[in-house]
Amino acid sequence: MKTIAAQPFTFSFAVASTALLIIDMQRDFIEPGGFGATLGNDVSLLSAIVPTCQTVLGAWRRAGGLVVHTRESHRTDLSDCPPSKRNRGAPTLRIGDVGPMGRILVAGEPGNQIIAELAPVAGEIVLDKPGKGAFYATNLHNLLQARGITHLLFMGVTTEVCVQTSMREANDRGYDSLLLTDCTESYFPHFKAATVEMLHAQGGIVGWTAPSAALLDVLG
Ligand code: C5J
Repeated sequence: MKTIAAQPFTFSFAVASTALLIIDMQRDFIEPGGFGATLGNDVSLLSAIVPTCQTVLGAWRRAGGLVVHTRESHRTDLSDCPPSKRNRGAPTLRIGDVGPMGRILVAGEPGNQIIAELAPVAGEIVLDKPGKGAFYATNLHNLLQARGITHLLFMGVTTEVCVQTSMREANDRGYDSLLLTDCTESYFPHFKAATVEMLHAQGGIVGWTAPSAALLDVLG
């Protein structure tokens, strides 16, 4: 067992029964011309965490832990994209429209790929999810159960949307989850701060939070 300094109290886990869940570190959110940018956001806020995510991913791979990458991704016919999601707001390009990196948030398009710096390697799970939560309309729970996973380490974007939703889903399914606070980001820094606080409030009502240094310390 490994124990790391975390909020609201220490988090103990075994690498063999823990997965690193990397939420939606895809070009659509992190590079100009994708979904995040069409909604009017400054995507450079998100790219700032990439080097820290790379360090954690490297250490986790060396430790032999399971890695799961998710992508927010819709079928080419958009049959898994509810009109309410496609029509929401006033983006410059909607889900399924053709942008500089191909069709926005559509499977197989260049913009839908995980950024090169965190590209999946053989043996890692890549999960396409049509919703905010990684467990919604996916087989993630079965994949984790089949591998004996009980604990999850979260990183990725955006903190208050897909990361938080996935952590809450994980909590309801019985996983102990920890968010690596410097490996997640929001287009709205105050939303990130509030999310980190609410996740570990009330005795860890959703889970734990810790900076990546706390994890790296115990991985060696
Ligand atoms: C959003 C996400 N923000 N991955 N998706 O729409 O957080």
